[in-house]
Amino acid sequence: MQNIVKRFMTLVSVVLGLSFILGAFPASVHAEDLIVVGFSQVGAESDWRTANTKSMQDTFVEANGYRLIFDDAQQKQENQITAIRNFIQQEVDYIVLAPVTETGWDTVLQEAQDAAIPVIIVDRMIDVSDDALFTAWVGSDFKLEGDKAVEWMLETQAEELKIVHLQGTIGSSAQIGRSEGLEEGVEANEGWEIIAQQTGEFTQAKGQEVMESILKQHEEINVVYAENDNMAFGAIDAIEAAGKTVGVDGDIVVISFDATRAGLDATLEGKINYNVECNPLHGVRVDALIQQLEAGEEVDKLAYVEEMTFDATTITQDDIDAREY
Ligand code: GYE
Repeated sequence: MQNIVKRFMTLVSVVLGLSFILGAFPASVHAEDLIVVGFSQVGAESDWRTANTKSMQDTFVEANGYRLIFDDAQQKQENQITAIRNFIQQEVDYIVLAPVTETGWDTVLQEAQDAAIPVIIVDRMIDVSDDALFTAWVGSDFKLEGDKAVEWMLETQAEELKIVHLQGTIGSSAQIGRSEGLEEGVEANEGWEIIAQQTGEFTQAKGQEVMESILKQHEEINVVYAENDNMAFGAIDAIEAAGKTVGVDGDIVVISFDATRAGLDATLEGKINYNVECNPLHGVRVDALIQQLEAGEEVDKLAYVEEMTFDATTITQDDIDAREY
């Protein structure tokens, strides 16, 4: 009888042991099932960037079948190159790159291609010798954004414009496109003049610092064309500190880009006259691309995001409340 009990107990422990192993097994397979994404982010220079990072981090989570390796390059290309090399070494499934500037990517992307890792570019564009070095790009038409601002200036402003041009990070697509738009506008309109042109590196602090020094050299400014909201905030602070007023009925018209929530608040307040939207919510778009690739489908090489504009004289609180970022 004792023997039977013993045998029974052994059987029970074997069954328990087996079910434990089997129970654990699907969990480990599941972990390996995750799609590993290495994302090299530019930095944290602006509200737009913060919203973009959040969009990626919210999307590439385990619940959606991903493991995200995130790297913040602090606005330095060399850091992005190091990050990409680390991703290659870790054998990630996809590399997602938000490039700081357009050029300088050929070598490292060739390394990714040699390792057979698909590269998806988000936000700014890259300029490479062979477009086969990346699988797909999703972002904004920055030249169109600049054109929209110029069109608004043509429709609403006087013919004599003395413009301060605060540029973004030199060599980034967002800077190149928005600057090109303005420069073409100035060339086509005799009364328009860029009296100062300098980079504020897309940050509020640099925007303010640059604007302070420009204000000391120029009395005649009537427009500030700031290539993002954060530089516009910095410029507004500098202008007000210098005893001048901005925006609707102010001394200096302010044009901005991004239309982040804070940017739209300043637009509703009438401090930013015109704000051209740039949509940072690329997480879901990159997810959709990866899912298509996983299913063996072809993806569009280039995908442009549709964007709106906001005028201080027509924007409403509802526009701001509807904003996701
Ligand atoms: O406009 C700016 C950010 O590349 C579109 O980068 C992006 C730009 C955005 O720092 O705020």
